[in-house]
Parts: sequence; C-alpha cells; structure tokens
Amino acid sequence: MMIRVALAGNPNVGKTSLFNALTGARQYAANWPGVTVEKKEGIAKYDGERIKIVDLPGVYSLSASSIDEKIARDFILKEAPDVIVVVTDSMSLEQGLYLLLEILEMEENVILVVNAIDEARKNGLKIDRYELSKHFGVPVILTSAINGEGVEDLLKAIVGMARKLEKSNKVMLNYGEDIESKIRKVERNLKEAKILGNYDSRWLALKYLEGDKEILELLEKMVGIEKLSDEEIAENKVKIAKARYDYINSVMKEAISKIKAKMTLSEAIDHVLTHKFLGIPIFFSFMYLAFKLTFDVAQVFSDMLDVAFSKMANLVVQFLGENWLSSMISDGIIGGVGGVLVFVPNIFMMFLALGFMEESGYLPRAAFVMDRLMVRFKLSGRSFMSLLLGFGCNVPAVMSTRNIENPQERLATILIAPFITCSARLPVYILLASIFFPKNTALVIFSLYILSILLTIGSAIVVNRLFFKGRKFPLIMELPRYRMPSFKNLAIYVWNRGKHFLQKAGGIILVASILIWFLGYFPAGGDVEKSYAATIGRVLEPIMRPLNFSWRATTALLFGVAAKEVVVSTFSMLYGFGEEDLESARSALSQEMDPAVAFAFMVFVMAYVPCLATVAAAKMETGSWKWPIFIVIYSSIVAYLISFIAYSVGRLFL
Ligand SMILES: Nc1nc2c(ncn2[C@@H]2O[C@H](COP(=O)(O)OP(=O)(O)OP(=O)(O)O)[C@@H](O)[C@H]2O)c(=O)[nH]1
Ligand SMILES: [Mg+2]
Repeated sequence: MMIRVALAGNPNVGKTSLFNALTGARQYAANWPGVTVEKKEGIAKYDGERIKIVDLPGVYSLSASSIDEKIARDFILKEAPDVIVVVTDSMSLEQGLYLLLEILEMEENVILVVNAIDEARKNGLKIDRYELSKHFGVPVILTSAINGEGVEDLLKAIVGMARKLEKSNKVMLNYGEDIESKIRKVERNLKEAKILGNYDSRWLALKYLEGDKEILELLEKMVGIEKLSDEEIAENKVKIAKARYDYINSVMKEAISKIKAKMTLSEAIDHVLTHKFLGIPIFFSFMYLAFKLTFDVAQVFSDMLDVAFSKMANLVVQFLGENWLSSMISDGIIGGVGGVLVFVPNIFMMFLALGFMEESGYLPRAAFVMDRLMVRFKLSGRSFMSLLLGFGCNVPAVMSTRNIENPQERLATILIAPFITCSARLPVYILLASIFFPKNTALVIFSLYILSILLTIGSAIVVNRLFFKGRKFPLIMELPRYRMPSFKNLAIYVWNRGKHFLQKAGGIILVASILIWFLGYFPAGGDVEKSYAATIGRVLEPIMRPLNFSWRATTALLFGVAAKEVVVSTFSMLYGFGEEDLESARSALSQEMDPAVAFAFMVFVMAYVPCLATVAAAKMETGSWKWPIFIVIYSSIVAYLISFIAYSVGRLFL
C-alpha cells in the first residue's frame, strides 16, 4: 500500500519547494503567492515505503473561493489522504497556524512543518518545536526546503504517522458561550437528520455558522436548519476567527522568541519600488534591462549557433549530394528547426530575467504598482501577474488565472492574455529587427513589447464594454519578502520554462518544418516559385495586399498559427536561410520587404491569432468554444487593423 500525503498550507510558504526536496521533482516554485494552481503528484521513498506526495495550491483557510483554492480544499476534505502535512512559513507563522487549527478540527493525521527555518535563524527568530507540538497536539518538524534541512525527519514522521505509531489530536477550541451553544444546536439537528457522512459534526456545524457555501448547499435539504442572515454569519465569523487567533497568539508567545530586531531594509526598498510615481518608471527600466540582456548578451551565443547549423547543413549536402533527401534534411529540418533553435539563448536569457523578477519577490510589487493603473481598466494587479507570466508563454498565463477570485475578471484576463507577446514571437522580432533595424534592434523590439501592453490594456476596455458591466476589483495580495534568488532555483526555473520551447522544437516545429519543406519543394523539385506553398500563398496574398505582405510572408503567417516560431522556420525555408550564404538569403528578404513592411509584419505577428496551444488552454479554462473563437476572430481583426496603421505610419518615417 502506498502512503498518500497531502502538502497543504498558505500560499508562498514553500510547499512546492518542499515537494521538490521530498520527491526529487522539479516543479515550478517562485516567490509570490499563487504559483501552484493545480495539484501535482510525486513519489518519495523512505524506510521501504512508497509515499505518494501531492503538492496543493496555497490556501489561507478552508473556506476557499477561487478555483485553485477549491482544488486544495477538495483534496483535503474529500480524498482523505493518509497524512496531511501543513506547511507553514517560519517568518509568518500566525496565518499558517490558523489553517492548521482549521484542519485539526477535523483530522487526526496532521503533521506541522515550519519551513524556511534558515531565514528565521538569519532574522534572529527562535522557534521551539516542542512548545508548538505540545499546544497543538501534532508532530512538528522544522525544515528548510532550500538546503534540505529536516526533510529526512519529515519523511520519518510521515511514515510513523501512516503506520499509526503517532497521531495528532483533534483540537477542540472553545469559541465562547454564544458560538458553542449554536454549535451544540446545529450538531443536534445534524445527528437527527443523519446526513453526516464522513464529516465531523462539530466541524460541519462550525462551517455552517461561518456561512460556508458548499456546506450550506449540503445542508440545505435538511429540515430544521434555518438559513442564516448575512449579518449573523459575519458576526459568527468574527467571533470564531478571534477565538482562533487568540489561541494562536498565546501559543506563539510561548514558542517563539526573538533575539534581535528585524531588519527594515526590505521596507525601505519597498518604499522606493512601489512608490506612487517612481514605481512605474522603475518597472519599465527593469523591463528594458531585461531586453538589453536578452539581446546583447545572448546574441553572441545565437550567432555561434547560427554558424554551427549552417555548417551542419552544408555537411549534409556534401555528404548526400543535391537531391530531395539532402534538401529535406538541410533545408527542411536543419533550416526549419535549427532556424528556431538559434534563438534558444535569447529565450533562455529572457526567462532568466523573468525568473529573477519572480524569485527576488519583485514581481508582486510590480503588480501593486500597476494595480493603480489597472483598476481603471477594471482589472487588478492580480491579472497583471498572470499577464506578466505571458511574456514567457501565454499558456501558463491563461492557466494562472485560476487564482483570480472574481470570475468576470478571470475571463477578461483569459481573453486579453494572448496579446501579451510571448517568447515564441521573439525569434520573429529578432530576425526581422536585426535585418531591417540593425542599429536599433533592442529599441524596435522593446517598442513591440510596449505596443503589446497597450493593446492588452485597450482590449481589456473593449472586452469589459462588450461583455461585462465591469466592477473594480482591488488587489489583495500578500507581498512576499525579498529573497536573493539562488543559482539552483533560477536554473530550475529557466530550464522548466525553456524546456517547453525545446520540446516544441522537437515536436510541432519539426513536423511543421517538414510539412512546409514538402509544400515548398514539390511539385517543382525545389523551385519555390512554382511550389504548392506558392500556390497557397498566392491565393491568400490578395487579402494581405493592403499591408504589402508578399505571398511568402502570408504563408509564414498561416503556418505560424501552429506555433509562432514556425513563422521563422517558414521564412528560412522559403527564402533559403541556413544555407551557405546567409547574407544572400537576408538580402532576398530585404528585396521583398522594406523597414515599414517589416515593422508592420512584426506588429501582425504580435497581435494575430494566438498559437494552437493557447487556444486550447483558453478552451479548457473557460469550458466552452465560444471564448477561444472570440479570441481568434477578435485578434485577427485587431492585428490587421493595427498592422495597417503601423505600415501607413511607418511608410512616412522609415
Ligand atoms: N530561504 C528559503 N526559501 C524558501 C524555502 N522554501 C521555499 N523558499 C522560497 O519560497 C518561495 C516560495 O516557494 P514555493 O515552493 O513556490 O511556495 P508554495 O508554497 O508552493 O507557493 P504556492 O504554490 O504559491 O502556494 C520560493 O522563492 C522558494 O525559493 C526555505 O526553506 N528557505
Ligand atoms: Mg506551490
């Protein structure tokens, strides 16, 4: 029998990091609340036992409201794991202990973990695990998920509890006479009606008094249970929470001692970074810095890869001679996939910059800064967080909307997220910008990013006008403390994100490249002008004529729907990049495009139909085809319009 363990706890306390330490997995962990939005499973082994560990999204309490919180709550309540590990953050124990109390009211198989003990020590906090254990009646383990301290002890405790050598005590907190008498009354009714199932009656009664929606629904069918008024619920909640916090604080006084005063450097930094006026320019400066890194540093490596791939293609032709097979390998596979792979250094560098912002704790601060702007567009900094993730890839951006509590805001965010220009579009920008704007490459690309942000905000307004009566949702989010990103964490982050890009290169981009090669090679045996691709492109070309896109560019856009990198593969195939003479291929491209057209083309790529994976994610998250279809139609129209404007304006200046 496998031991089943749930990792529960507040957001950002280190559950995923601990999960990684326990199982050797490499799940995405970052320094802001709400990183994990799905449950993730992994296996650990200890003392001959196989232990299935489930990492859950963070929750503040069991009365959960957003989707990710519901996932966590449902797992704890309904799946009955053998052991529940409540993970808390040593630096903000109070909130964590609140959740612990809630869980202890119904479960007897709980272990308390006090994590980030390394940071507590650094800040001069001393935490007495025996005191905590005594007062809450649970085994307590101090851990540091970062340096592995206590992980072994935790495994031992888990196995011990699963073997019933140890158990935690159900907590019976006294909530004061008023609440207690109400509890007794409800409990009596519940017992008469015999609908307890595997719920604890006292716990059910408490949830009922707190106005928990699901429990209310469950109890609705019951006779003798009156519906509580909102005022009464609010009053109950206050009393219950107060009793819990009183108890927690009395325990904390015993268990925690502070040796030296806490530093306030973090507050000072916060003051500047989230400043009313300075905050926004600071944010944009950071973004610009990220770009400079992405180009100047990474470009060197990209160029090296570029040379390597053309050498490889040459070798293939030398070895196989000039025939369809060598063309397929050198032009199709090496040209198509390699043409995209040369941008790996840029993309990894971009992720490194994003990872640094996330791990250091800056990202939620940026969200706060932007929140002031966002409320005007009926979005909160919460959606801004999701949108920022979109610079990496739109798919996780869409997924991360699960922790947006308000369904309207969530949907609006899903609808506009694809306008955030993801890293897959970066290769297109770099390719075109370096050919047509060699002096201002970074600036041109930066302007596309700004345009993308403006477009996203504009779309927020449109979407809210069209579909929602729009309310304002202020951002309520706990700011994580600053952390110096460890090299290991950043490496995992960059690899996790970048890996996806490599998988695409070996999957959809490879398939698309071969397909495009086929369409470009046949039936004329390599004469692109007479190929199937040309036929397709020429049919569509008239639609794009106002934008001055050639049939090649049009075909590239068509295939780019599969994944935006494929635009680059198509270019390299139809213009014959990646062969001996890169310069001549580039000049072929410049014959068909001028800077104005190139810019309009980049604008089009930024805005038009998101890739298939994003459309699928939107379908999954909204549960209907209606919204993804809206996204596709809306973004195509917008892309066409702004690309036309960009072209018309660009022709005047460029
Ligand atoms: N110094 C230190 N940092 C830690 C420790 N555990 C986690 N962290 C950091 O805390 C941050 C949050 O970690 P996660 O593992 O993502 O937290 P989580 O509980 O899974 O968060 P959600 O998924 O948002 O609920 C990351 O930046 C980690 O690197 C620890 O023991 N010591
Ligand atoms: Mg997590």
